[in-house]
Amino acid sequence: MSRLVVVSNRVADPRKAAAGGLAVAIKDGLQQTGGIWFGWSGKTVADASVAGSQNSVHKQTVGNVQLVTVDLSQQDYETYYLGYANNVLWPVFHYRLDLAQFDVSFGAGYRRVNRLFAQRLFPLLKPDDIIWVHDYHLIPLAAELRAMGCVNPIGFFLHIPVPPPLIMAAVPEHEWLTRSLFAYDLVGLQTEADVKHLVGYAEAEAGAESHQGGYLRAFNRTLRVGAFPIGIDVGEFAALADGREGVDMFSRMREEYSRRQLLLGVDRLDYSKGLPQRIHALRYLLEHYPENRKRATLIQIAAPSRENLGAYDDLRREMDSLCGAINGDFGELDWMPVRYIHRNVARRRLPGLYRASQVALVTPLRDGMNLVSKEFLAAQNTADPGVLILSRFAGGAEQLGEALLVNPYDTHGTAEAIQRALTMPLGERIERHTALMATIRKYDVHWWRRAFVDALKEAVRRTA
Ligand code: ADQ
Repeated sequence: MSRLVVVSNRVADPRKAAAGGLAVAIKDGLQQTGGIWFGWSGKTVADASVAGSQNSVHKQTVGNVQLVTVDLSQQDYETYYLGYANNVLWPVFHYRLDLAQFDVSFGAGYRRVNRLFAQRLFPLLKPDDIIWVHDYHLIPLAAELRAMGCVNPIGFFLHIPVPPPLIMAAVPEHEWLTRSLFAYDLVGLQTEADVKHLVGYAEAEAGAESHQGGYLRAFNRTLRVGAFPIGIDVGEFAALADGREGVDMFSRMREEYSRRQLLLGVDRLDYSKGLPQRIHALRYLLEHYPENRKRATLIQIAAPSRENLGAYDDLRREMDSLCGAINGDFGELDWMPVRYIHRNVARRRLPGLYRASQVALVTPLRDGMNLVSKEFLAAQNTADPGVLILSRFAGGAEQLGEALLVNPYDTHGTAEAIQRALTMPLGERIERHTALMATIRKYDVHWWRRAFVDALKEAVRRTA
């Protein structure tokens, strides 16, 4: 059986509980066939001659899986990771051209690190390995591997959205990026909307020809493009909800908020997540539906993220000020509208928090999928479930039509949806939750991995 080789910017140690559903799914896939998980170690070394050299490659064997990581130089970290990945591709792919910084040194660092990854990975490959590359950090990796003579099947999964063609075309290196994509055999995206954008872009900008079954032909290569919406491990998450820390968190929250209704937001502090808009909607709710004063509280957990980038600093200040203002304007001695927590919550405790909440606010301005929405559903008590309010601009909206879908830019509409969620009768809550659970169970993270790997094999067979 072919081994699986997974490449991603960071490698999670699958033995650690904090690793999360994606790491678990990848670990399962790797363990079935044996294989390698390759990526950046997360460390930078000051001496550029050591960074990336064989001396900075770390190998660790866990059963039949090898975890292989490489250190980067400080300059590569700044240009490849902070620069091109997080200051160019992340904002542009989330439709935020205004936040992108097109600095030529970023593109050069991005190429350098992708080439370095290919150089360190190529000698470890066996002829029938199947290679699965993850996310926007590594778009040109297959092209670098092909240039070294690699003929293995290589698939790419993009966890973030694809923007409409003209936004994509604003990236100065867009032609090179597209050509690089055609070195893969399969490109997997989160949604059908993303597929439409990528196909439209490839046809318009790269003269690609579309063929039946999601195949595109350009640059003398055939590429299959398809939607593979990522899921969660529903069983694992429900089990976490019943675990000691999950139950403890649930009872503490229920006790603390016994006379209140809890709204919950759990996000990384990122401008794509629509956090300020969420606070505006809550303010509107309190102004126009005053019965919620002294009754509804929003707990907003915002995990620190990419703090060394300016846009994230600005967002932090904006959130501090919005939360301070709403609490100052509406708060009482015994009630505050928002509890804003700029910290991570331990993964084992999260399900308890989800279960204690009547409403989840998952209202990104743009999001690849958004796993918090699925985790919230999986953690609910099926006999008395909470309500999911989901942005129509989250990838998950394509699958989760029984959630209350909102446009997060529409303050009034979002506030109306919150009011509806807070007053929704039990029967309707159960009906919606049952339908949503059927979807997330069917399309869980194991389905996602199998569907992607099977489609990769099929794409290689079809184009051989
Ligand atoms: P993210 O942008 O990180 O991921 P998301 O899918 O919502 O977004 O979250 C990933 C994980 O982080 C979830 O398991 C969640 O529980 C956890 N998490 C988020 N905030 C947290 C907090 N404050 N404390 C503790 N844990 C927290 C990218 C894309 C998404 C896509 C995923 C997977 O941006 O669109 O869904 O990859 O493909």
